[in-house]
Amino acid sequence: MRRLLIVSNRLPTTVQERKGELHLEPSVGGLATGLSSWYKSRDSIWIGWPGITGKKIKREKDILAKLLSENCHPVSITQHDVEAYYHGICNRTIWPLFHHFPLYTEYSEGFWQAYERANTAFANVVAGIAKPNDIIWIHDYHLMLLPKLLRERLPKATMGFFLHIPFPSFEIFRLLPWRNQILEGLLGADLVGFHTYDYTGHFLDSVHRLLGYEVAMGQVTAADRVVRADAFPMGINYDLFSNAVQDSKTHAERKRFHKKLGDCRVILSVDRLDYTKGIPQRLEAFSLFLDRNSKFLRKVILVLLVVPSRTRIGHYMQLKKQLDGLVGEINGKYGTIGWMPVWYLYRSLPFHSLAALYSLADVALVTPLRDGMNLVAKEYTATKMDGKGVLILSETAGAAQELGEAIIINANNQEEIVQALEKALEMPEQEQIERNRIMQKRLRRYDVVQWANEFMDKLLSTKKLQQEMTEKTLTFEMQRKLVNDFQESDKALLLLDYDGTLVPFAPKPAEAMPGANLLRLLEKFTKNPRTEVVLISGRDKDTLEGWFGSLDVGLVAEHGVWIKEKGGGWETIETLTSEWKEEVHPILESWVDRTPGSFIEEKEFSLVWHYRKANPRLGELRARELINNVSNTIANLNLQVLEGSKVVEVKNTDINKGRAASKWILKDKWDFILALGDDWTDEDTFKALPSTAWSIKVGFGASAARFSLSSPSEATSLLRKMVRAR
Ligand code: ADQ
Repeated sequence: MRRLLIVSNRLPTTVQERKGELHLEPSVGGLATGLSSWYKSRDSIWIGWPGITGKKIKREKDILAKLLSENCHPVSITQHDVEAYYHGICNRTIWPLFHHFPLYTEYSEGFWQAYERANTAFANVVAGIAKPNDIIWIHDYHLMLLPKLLRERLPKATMGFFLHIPFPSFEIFRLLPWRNQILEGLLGADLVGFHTYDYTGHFLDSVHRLLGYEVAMGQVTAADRVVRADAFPMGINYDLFSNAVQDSKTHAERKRFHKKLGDCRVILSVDRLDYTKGIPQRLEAFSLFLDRNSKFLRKVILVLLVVPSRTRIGHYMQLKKQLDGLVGEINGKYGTIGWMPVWYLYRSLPFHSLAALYSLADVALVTPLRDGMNLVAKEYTATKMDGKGVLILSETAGAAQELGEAIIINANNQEEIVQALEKALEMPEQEQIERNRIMQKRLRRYDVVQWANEFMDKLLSTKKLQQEMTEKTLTFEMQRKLVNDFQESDKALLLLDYDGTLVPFAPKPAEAMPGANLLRLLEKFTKNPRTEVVLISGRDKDTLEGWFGSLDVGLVAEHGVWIKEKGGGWETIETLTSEWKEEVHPILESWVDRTPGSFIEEKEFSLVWHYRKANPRLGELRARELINNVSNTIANLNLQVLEGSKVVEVKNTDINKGRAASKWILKDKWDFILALGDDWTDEDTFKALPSTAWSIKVGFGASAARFSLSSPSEATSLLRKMVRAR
């Protein structure tokens, strides 16, 4: 089995400082407890911040040795950076924004720089440990730059990333000043995982709209590689929780709680103190419930378990005050001697106490305003060995997508929460059991180990896909052979597409004009009488003439409508008509009106609707509609509708680049032919070539070309090597 490196902000073991002495303690949180047995069962190393500064750890050598003996490798972060990185950008910027709290979000360049430094510190440690065959699995929002930083150092690494919090919708994510860096950072991984399909969709949407990368079926075609994104709803260590119920320690705790709670029905609420968890709204709803249901007075208790968290941040301090006030209000208003409606615990509890509370609670009230997953809902369900107990769960927790048998509520709708509490407390036992059994079956099967295994399987299959896609890559060795063939040839023909092949796409077609370097490169080829260069483009002839007219090259415009031989004038391959344009133009105009950012390009014998600058989703939808509409209109004309890279083009049938290429191929006895192209229109050129020719697709994807290169810059660098050799 390949070695695994897990990288997360915190190690599963935390170093605590008490009275000047350092102690090791297990970290709390779903990832550490869930994965601890799984990661120990395989050859793996965990890399993370141990909770105190590097200086202190170095002083205490035996603590460091103990950490290393548990396969935990600490990352050292200075006290200053802990402030701006962990307490700053992580908890004051990314956390609120990603949970859809833009008004709580602080934007600070200083925070961002600390984020970059901390991610670099992690990259240094991981790169120092990683071996070529390792699998690297990075976790959570603290380390979103790390995949890219590592990819730069370990280009071949197998690397996955999992985000434990929600990924926000595009409209929210775009508010972040460093949004593109974060997306590029994440795309350094091979697989990016999220808890739900919705978060995956939000991420892909942002990648498409902000970086302009093609996205299809969860696959991103980034600059030089394919990256996958998918949903993997995190499970819990099911057996740990279900077995805990039988444990004597849990029994003892249960007894202790029973004494305190008497015969009251128990509603349980468990969270870290956080504004995303909707705790005040929950208390208000509970208050309303008591107001409406006098029959439950002295009969129910809300156990409000709140774990202290981020206590130095203003919003958390205010929230704490608000909770204290609300609990006091409710207890003051409804409480009697001997009965307090809210039993408020502000602390972390040992595992068996938590398990005891889960198992005795009649109802779990889990109503976050927004939550990546929420493991409490799953843990509660797992402890219900006899099947009795009701889960009330907010629809905005990732867990709601798997736990549909719970009573699902909108956390902002107090009426709904009140009704849910009434329903839960009156639900027949049989129904409770039926609902829980279905959820338990799912949670037992898709537990945390299954979750991790599925992520690993998908990561490895992504790597395989990447390998298949790069099999055609024109290696340096093959490039040498190509250059050599070219050098030795007597008559060489170069058939070169322009946009997307020699230059990258620009937002507007006119902006993609050739630079001086490219023109010089082409000119150098023309100086050699044994080489003929032909630019085969979809552009109109006037543009090509303007850009390349002064060079001694052949030109093909409008995908083969117009041809110009070296030193000759423009000619058409056959007589074509253009009256049809009067009928089609108004249709395209109405599409421009309804699709902001799109426009029409008119060529002599074709019309093109461009939507590269439109909203990508709208553009794609409108393109589909346009193709249907125009196809009907031109049914009996000698025309075709073709879809290109962010364009829909209407032109005469039988005209294609392959026909134009054939004209040149048949013209002479070439002993070297090279064709370079990037999109579907170039496929006709590739197909027209003799089998001995060198055909190269620029970019990924299926193609009739024999080889591929990843980008226009790689294509021009190959041409440069060729020109130097001649
Ligand atoms: P958290 O925000 O920490 O995690 P959650 O998923 O609910 O939220 O996990 C909390 C964990 O802490 C649970 O395992 C629970 O048992 C434990 N816990 C809660 N109260 C406790 C107490 N009083 N004493 C001791 N332990 C307590 C982030 C995301 C979540 C996502 C997880 C996992 O915010 O949305 O579900 O990661 O991906």
